[in-house]
Amino acid sequence: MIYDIEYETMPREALQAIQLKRLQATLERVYATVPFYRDKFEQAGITPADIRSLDDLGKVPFTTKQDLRENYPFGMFAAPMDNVVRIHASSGTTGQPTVVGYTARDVKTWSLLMARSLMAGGATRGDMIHNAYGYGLFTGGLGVHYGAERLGASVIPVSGGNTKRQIVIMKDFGPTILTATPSYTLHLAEVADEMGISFGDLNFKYGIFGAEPWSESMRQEIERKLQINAVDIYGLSEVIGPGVAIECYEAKQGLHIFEDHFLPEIIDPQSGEVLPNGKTGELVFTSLSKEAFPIIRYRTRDISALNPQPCVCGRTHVRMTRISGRTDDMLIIRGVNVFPSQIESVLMEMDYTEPHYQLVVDREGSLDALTVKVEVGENHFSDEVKQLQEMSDTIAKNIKDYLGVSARVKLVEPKSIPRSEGKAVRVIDKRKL
Ligand code: DLL
Repeated sequence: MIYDIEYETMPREALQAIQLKRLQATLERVYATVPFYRDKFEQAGITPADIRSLDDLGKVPFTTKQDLRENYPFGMFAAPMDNVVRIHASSGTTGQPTVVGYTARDVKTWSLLMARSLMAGGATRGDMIHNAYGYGLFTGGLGVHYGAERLGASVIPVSGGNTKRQIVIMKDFGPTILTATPSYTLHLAEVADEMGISFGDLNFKYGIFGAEPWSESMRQEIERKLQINAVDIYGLSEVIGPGVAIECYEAKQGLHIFEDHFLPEIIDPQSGEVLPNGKTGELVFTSLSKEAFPIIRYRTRDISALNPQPCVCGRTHVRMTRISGRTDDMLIIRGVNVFPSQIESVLMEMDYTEPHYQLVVDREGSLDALTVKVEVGENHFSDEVKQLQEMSDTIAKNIKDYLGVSARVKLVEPKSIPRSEGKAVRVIDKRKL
């Protein structure tokens, strides 16, 4: 089902006309109100009037995370604080947090996009949504919450944590849709299991998971364990929060980007050159309707590709492939580039490992060393040392064969890797400590 049939199925020409109009208005807005953008445009020798077509966007300079840091906390706001009704911030695990703001109209737009997203992921008015994304400065909790209310579904604002209580609520209230990070979802499944409750006996039909990278094999694992249909939702605080793009449950083949509100580009992360559809590179977004925190050509560091092919669901909005990594989470191990998601895919193919792992990178002498810690299933942990050795050798061999990188594989006890209530920490890079 489609929430906003007119806009979500709009023919491309009409969509592009809206994009251009909104882009020009956004550029005018930031030029008039944000000194950072005015300076950038002046340095590039352009004014908003120079952008006469969507192709002209290439003339506009990029915005980076560093730019946002330098304007911390409110320097990028394009609306007076009197008109700002909400503030969120990114977690800031990689440095200073990024602070973003919303006017009342921005909150309305966001709610609309989240209502569209939830419906694309399988939710309808009649559903009850168990929302286990964290409420707070993180955009996940409140983003889903407002979208659910806009859709007319019932939302349980349970947030992350108190996991046992969550399971009791699931059992007693019978929610039909689960929203959470994929890693917390696996933890929920594990705790339910410990409490003797099977997800198969609960009422869930769909799960809408995102906020962190997860592989196709992880999806299959979640679908099997929870007996639900799992879709991928993408977004980032700087652009709006969740609700930038989502898979439709009908196809589950790429995430539709809400192009009437966000203009995507894929660039070569080294040269900054815009790449054609189908090519993999760094995602760049320009917001088209935001008031308090418009963002121009923002380099997300997320890696994806765009697919403009029509989709079986009827939506005309371009699809992005699932995020395969971030330009800054690529590990370079003795010269070989590898993304954590690639290692995840190898691990998930084994039937004796659990979907809980951590990658530890360290330096031994002048060389990088990668250790892959992965939990083995309960029924394998008691196996003989020789068998465990064979298992870890096989994983190491597969990692070498598929990814070309040598890794030390450590099979660890079930439940020994810390569980997350939000985004999982998959990589510990001791070289940076
Ligand atoms: O994670 C917004 C969100 C909340 C999305 C709930 C989906 C669901 P931030 O905390 O600002 O915002 O983190 C944004 O998380 O640049 C990606 O690197 C990563 N990310 C988000 N969704 C996905 C996804 C929220 N589906 C950063 N797959 C982004 C892979 C994702 N990575």
